[in-house]
Amino acid sequence: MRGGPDGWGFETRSIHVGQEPDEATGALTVPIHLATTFVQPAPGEHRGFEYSRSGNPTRAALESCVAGLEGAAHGFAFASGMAAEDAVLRLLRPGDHVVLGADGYGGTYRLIAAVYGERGIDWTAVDMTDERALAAAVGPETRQVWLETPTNPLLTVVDIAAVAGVAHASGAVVVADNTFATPYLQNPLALGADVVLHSATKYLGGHSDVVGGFVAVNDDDLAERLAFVQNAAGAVPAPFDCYMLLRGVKTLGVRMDRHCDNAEAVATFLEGHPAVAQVLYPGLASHRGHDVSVRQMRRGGGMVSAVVAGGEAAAVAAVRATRVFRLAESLGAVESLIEQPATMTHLSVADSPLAVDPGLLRLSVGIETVDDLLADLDRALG
Ligand code: P1T
Repeated sequence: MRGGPDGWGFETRSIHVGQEPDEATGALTVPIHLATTFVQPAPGEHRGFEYSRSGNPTRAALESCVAGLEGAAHGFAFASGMAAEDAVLRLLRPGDHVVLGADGYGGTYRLIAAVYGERGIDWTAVDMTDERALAAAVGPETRQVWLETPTNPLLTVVDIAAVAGVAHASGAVVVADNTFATPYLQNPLALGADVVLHSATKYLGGHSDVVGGFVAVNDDDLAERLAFVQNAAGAVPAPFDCYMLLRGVKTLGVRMDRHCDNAEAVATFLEGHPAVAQVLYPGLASHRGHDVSVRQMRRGGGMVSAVVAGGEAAAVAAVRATRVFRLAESLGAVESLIEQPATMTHLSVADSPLAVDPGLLRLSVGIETVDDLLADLDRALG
């Protein structure tokens, strides 16, 4: 192999960074280190690991690898995407203020508003594409500005550099949820974000068989504070889950290419379908955020949302009728999924600024044969 991790392409980094053959045995793949504790030759002397909550070799491999994919100096793996979000929010103190997008994953809103809001953290939800509204919402107490792009479930494209400009002018940290785009399509830290966050349950794992979360940063001080929280609060993933995520990440690039191919075909098909009123896909020229997406994303991603012409009843009928697209929450895996966010993933925000249209469908376009996906949707939409 020529060069080193700094010069390697994405796929080489995803397969090799943090994954040197095991020194003791030559094992090619990273061993699942189940040990909870590590022997010390003398008190306080250890070879990098002492107790598995504080640090574990399988987790360390995953942390190096995903940090490398995000172009980050530091990476932290968590037991779920929400645990990763919680770790970042634990950096706040009562009286601090958070600005979050008025379009985003319902669980993020619930954590900020219902858990931290009840414990002295103030928050404001704004349209992150409206720079004036954002500037008006950011005040002297604002410590974190949270964005998702593309958003869940409306696939709104948020200009990361523009948000960073506003947030940094007030000294706030920008937290970017990169779950939908993945590091293959978008690198928020390079665009001005300070913290990049993932539900690793989705594309990073990629096979609907592991729940996990990830946080990556460049700033050493932020990294030190996150390492403290990760160890102090202890929401760490099991070694087996870290192995599963490492295994998933190895094929992230090839999977994302096929997700994008299939999603482009699905979005184009839906745009021409009479039962569909509106298609939301960043890769379509008709999308409001298309120009920004071309600047900050490599392709449009694997998620497609659509508003059906017949409202809620038509949306429910469609999600019940598909066969290849399975009716289920979650996203980002090889299997295609379809859901109705208003009664499923976004039920927790029904009476909030994040409420969504009951006629909205969200499709996580998998990597099956594209003709089977199009035929399935055509039949289900009637
Ligand atoms: O489910 P978990 O791994 O805890 O991740 C939470 C999370 C964080 N950020 C985004 C953008 C997400 O979409 C999610 C989880 N979302 C779903 C389960 C869903 O179906 O939308």
